[in-house]
This record gives sequence, C-alpha cells and structure tokens, in this order.
Amino acid sequence: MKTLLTRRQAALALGAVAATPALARGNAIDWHALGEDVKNEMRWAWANYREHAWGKDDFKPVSGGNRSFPLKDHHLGLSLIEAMDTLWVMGLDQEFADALGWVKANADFDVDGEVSVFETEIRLVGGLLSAHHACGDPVLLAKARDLADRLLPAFDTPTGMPYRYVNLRTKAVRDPISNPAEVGTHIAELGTISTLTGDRKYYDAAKRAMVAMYDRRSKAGLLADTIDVRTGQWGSRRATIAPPSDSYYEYCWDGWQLFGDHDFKAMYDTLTAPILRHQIAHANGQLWFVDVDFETGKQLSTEQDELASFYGGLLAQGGAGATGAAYTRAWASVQAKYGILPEGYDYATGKPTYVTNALRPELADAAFNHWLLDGRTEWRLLGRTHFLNMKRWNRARYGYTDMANVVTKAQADHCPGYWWSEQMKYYYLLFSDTKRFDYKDNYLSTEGNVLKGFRR
Ligand code: DMJ
Repeated sequence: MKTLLTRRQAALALGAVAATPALARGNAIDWHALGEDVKNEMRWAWANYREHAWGKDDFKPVSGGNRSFPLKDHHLGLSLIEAMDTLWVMGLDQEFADALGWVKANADFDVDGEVSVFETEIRLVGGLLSAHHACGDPVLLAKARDLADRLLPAFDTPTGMPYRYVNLRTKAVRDPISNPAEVGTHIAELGTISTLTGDRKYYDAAKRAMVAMYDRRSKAGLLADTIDVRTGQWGSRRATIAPPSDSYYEYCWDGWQLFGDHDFKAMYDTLTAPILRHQIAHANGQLWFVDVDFETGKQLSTEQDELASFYGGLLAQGGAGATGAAYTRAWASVQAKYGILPEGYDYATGKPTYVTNALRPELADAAFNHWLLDGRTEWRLLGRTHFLNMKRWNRARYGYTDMANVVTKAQADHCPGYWWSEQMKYYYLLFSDTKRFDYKDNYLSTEGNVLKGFRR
C-alpha cells in the first residue's frame, strides 16, 4: 500500500492528474489551503531574503549569497521591488510595509552604470508601479517616473526604437542591434506613468517604438528577430514567438487591454493572423509553433523555447482560445514528462535541447490567463502541478532556486527577481480567490506586475 501510494503521488506531481476523476474535476482539492501554502512559502522565502540579502538584487538560495542585476556591481533592490505587489495581494502587510520603507530610504537610481532598457522597464519601473497600485503611495510613482526618465533617452533614435542599454546617470546609450521584445515591451509601464501623471511623452515614446517595429513587417506579415534601431534594417530572417520577440506580441494586446487604444488591437490582430497561418505545426496529436523565415514562411526548426509557453494564454486573450489551449496542453505534456520544463525541447525528437530551467514562470502564466478567461479546472490543476513540482525540486535551504538539470533534478543557485513577481502571484491568484484582486477586470504585465485590478 505504501509503495502504491508513493507511486501515485509521484505520478500526480508529474502532472498525471487526469488519471483520477475527482482530482480532474478539482473536487478533491482544498484550493484555499493550497493558496495558504503558496503564501506560507512566500513568507518563508521572504524572511530568508530579509535576513541574508536585504536590498540586494538577486538572491542565491543555496549558498545565501547574492548578485547584482541589472547593474554590474551595484544593487537596486530588484527582488524586493519585484516582490512588493505579490506580498500585498497575499496580505503579507508587514512584509510589504518593510519593503516600502526600504524603497523610500534606499531606492536611488542616480547611478553611473549601464542597464538593459527592457529589463529595467519590465522589472523595476513595473515593480514600482504595481506597488503604487497596491498602496497608492506617491513616492513609488515618483521613483518609477524618475527611473523611466533615465530610460527615455534610449528612445531618441531616428526610428523611435530604443537602444538596448542606457547609463542611468550620463544617459549614454549603447547597442543599436535590438529585437522586437526589447523594442516593444514598454507600453504597459510607460503608458501607466502617462495615465498617472498626465504627461503623454511616456506613452508616445513606447507607442512610436512599437509602431516602427510593426511597420517593418514583411509582406507575409511576419517580424524577424534582429533589427538596427538607427536604420530600421532587419539583421535576421527568423520569425519566432519565442525570445527575442515574445513579449512584443503580448504588449500589442496589452496596449489594447490596458488603454483601450484600437491601434494596438489592430496591430495584434494583423500580426497574429500570419503567425497562425505560417507557424503552427502539428505532431503526434499536439500543436506547436515553429520558427520560420519571415518572408517565405519556410519552417526553420522543430526546437521549442520554454519561454514561449506563455503564448497559449495570450492567444486565448486575443480570441484564439482553442489554439491557445492546444499549445498550452502541448507544453503541459512536457511538464508531465520531466516535472519541470527544460529551457529547450525538440518535439520531433521528444528530447530536451537545453536541460536547465531558470525557475521559469511561463507555463503558470498561461494557466492563469486561460483560467481567468474560461474558469476551467484544468488550468487550476496545471498551475497546481507547476507549484507542487517547484516545491518538490526547486526548494533549497534559503528559498527557491533554478535548476541546472531538469532530468537529473540537480539544482543551481539563483532565484531570479521575476520569481517574486510572477509564479508566486499566479499560483496565489489561481488558488486563493482573494478579495484583494478583481478577477473580472485586471491587468498583469509581462513581468506579472498588477497595474489594474487590485482592490484596496
Ligand atoms: C520575465 O522577465 C518576463 O516574463 C519576460 O517577458 C520574459 N521572461 C521572464 C521570465 O522567464
């Protein structure tokens, strides 16, 4: 009996939940208790971060060390800022107040150092804005605006598409060879600053960059994945829904969802139709999206990037629910196989191409978006498996860590900032039915930052 039970539990943890009818319906699950479990894990990880890496950017939960990001050798409190709205929505109010105190006393972006415009936007500007949405403290908005002002010089190019890097103090820019995601993942954050301050320049800069990218789509309607922001010339032929293009498509939809700007809806629809036409591949009863030549639509490979596993949720948001669900289910089958998604997977061979996993949230993100739209228990169960498998394999001495190898389950030693903002929030919102969140009218950014939908 003991052995049987253990095998069954292992099968459940690996995602074979459909085997048990009561579980498949979600009847046997105390969702509230599961939400409390997520909250307790957050509280525990936060206490360790508080003790060992307070105010540092990224925490190393195996060794207790830390590392700076996005600046080299200077910390901006990245994990702390990314965690804030998650702490708030979980009702961890003392922890939130503690973090707010740190931001007020210590967050200073006047640093002579270079940052990625994209990463700083989605993580730090977005983190400050979602914390502001949670509590309304004007200092948070002022700091988000100050940081955005330091990023804006990067958008001062002939095309309006931003350089990849900018020095926060000198405003010196670097690296014009960019891509759709880094060019076009700014509208949620910059647009929110415009809404809150009444100054249109942020919204306009972000939109101009997105439109410049959109205008350069091929006759087939596809975007390549490398572009020179000075000239607008493409530097590659690969069209992909994975990085470095992924969140560009997301922000086309989001510009519509968050601001009601019809231009973004038209851009999303116009760009998604050729993706559905040229990039879908069927294999073994599953639906995948493949990389193709952006002019001919010719398939380039069968390799899949874990980071693209969010895309099914986006398709569902955009109205292609059945296709989105089929794609998410394809990824769910990989999760069922390995417990944790490998960063790279080839559906033709059925084998991983990269065995690492950087504590990724994308499949939980998709599950959450599907569930918000159709309320199917299937998605809650998918999120539950994602969470339980993370608890089983990614939990380390001081928190949650990335994986060096999802096959052998060897841990590495890094908790990326997005962990605090993304999957812990998706799990909690999926399971808890919290009153602090409006499940009908909300917006979460590509980094999981809640910019609409908190109920104070
Ligand atoms: C996050 O920083 C964001 O979701 C981004 O859009 C790409 N993926 C990482 C987490 O994997």
